[in-house]
Amino acid sequence: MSDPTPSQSTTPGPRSQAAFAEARTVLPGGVSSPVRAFRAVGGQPPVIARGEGPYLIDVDGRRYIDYVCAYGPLILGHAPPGVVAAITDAAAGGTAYGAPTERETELGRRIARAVPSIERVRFVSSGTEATMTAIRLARGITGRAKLLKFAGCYHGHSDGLLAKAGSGVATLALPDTAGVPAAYAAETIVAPFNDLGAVRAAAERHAGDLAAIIVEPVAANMGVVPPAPGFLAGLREVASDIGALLIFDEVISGFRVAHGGAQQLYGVTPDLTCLGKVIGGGMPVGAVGGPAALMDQLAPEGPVYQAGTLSGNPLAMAAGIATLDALAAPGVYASLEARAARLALGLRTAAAEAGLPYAVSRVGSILTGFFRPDPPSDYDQAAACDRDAFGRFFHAALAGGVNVAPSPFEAMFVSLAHDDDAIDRTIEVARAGFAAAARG
Ligand code: KE4
Repeated sequence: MSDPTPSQSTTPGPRSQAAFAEARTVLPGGVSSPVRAFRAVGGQPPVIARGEGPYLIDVDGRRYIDYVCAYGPLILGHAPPGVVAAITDAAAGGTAYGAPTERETELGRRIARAVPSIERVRFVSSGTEATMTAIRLARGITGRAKLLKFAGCYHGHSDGLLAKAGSGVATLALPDTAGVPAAYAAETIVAPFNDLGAVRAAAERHAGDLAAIIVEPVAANMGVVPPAPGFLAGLREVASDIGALLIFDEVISGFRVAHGGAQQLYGVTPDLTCLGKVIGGGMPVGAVGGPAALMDQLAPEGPVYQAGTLSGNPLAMAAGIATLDALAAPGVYASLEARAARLALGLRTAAAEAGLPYAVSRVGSILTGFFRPDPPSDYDQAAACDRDAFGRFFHAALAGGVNVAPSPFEAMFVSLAHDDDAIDRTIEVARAGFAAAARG
């Protein structure tokens, strides 16, 4: 595999520019999801033609070592042969049936085997649907309305979750976007991540009306921020004390930070688990899982309605089965850990050589480098990082052939395809990135 094209301009190639201009004539912002539009860093995104292992190749033939990995699903890298073959094989039999298939049971079994708290799984087509379903299930089971979430944690774009903290700590939330009525947001309480005191205060104030606490057990949407010691166990205790359900949104951390997810890594068991990304191997999949007593409250077994035309899609199930089977092999997570640790050390060393305040926060094979002296423990601290320095780093890295997410609040995803050569090349390119960041 050849190296990424060296000394690239941050201006996309001519074909990318033309393709993106064309995209903007029919897609709002030229994208299907906002973060891809480079608004946080400026400039235009390269338009991608294909992926290979740790690489993306754009329509101008430029190669990038990729740490976006589709924002998490591609833990095996791009176009892993086993996953491609599984999808191809499934597609030969059709693309969807709207009827039960054995593949859904097969993937459900693999998830239940890996995550002991999950006895039943309901498949959906995105992480947003997974968290939306889990919250509706919690409200249906408890008969309560309110939800507690954490500032900086992202759980998809359903109305009640696009809420930002109101005035004061852990108060009723306000809409965080146009289009969400204040009444919807008011059912959500937003507390600072890693702040158990705020959670206990909110639980006291809303005990009788709190249906669920939802958390990313490893926050990865404010950049990677691990739970403080005792934080998750504290959430477990509070939720149990007030009869609310504890929902772990493991859409990123599931099958990523350990085969059994963050609940295995930290030894805390939620009532419901939301999954996505890795379990679909890059195909559209989300899932909600939990004990039968809770999950069987979902239609058609129970009173909580939920549905989806393409839920359990055979191609997506095939991709998920192939991915989880590859991840079940001995030594996989140790290998992911070693690759990510090599990258983190190299980034820290290069940033120190550039004399930059830079803190790497890593859990397993996800990491974020914050342009600030020490790793943040909540959103306010993460938001205080030097975003301009990140922007200069981002563009210099892209020019050097390294693709990270165009936002300081995303993770870098390391896959099994990121070998030592790719990582060492990344660190070399990062030196130019840090030099650019320092020039600011
Ligand atoms: P989707 O609906 O995008 O499949 O999943 C929503 C979601 C739920 N929970 C967590 C913890 C998530 O990180 C996400 C989505 N993650 C973002 C990236 N941080 C997806 C990228 C995008 O929005 O384009």
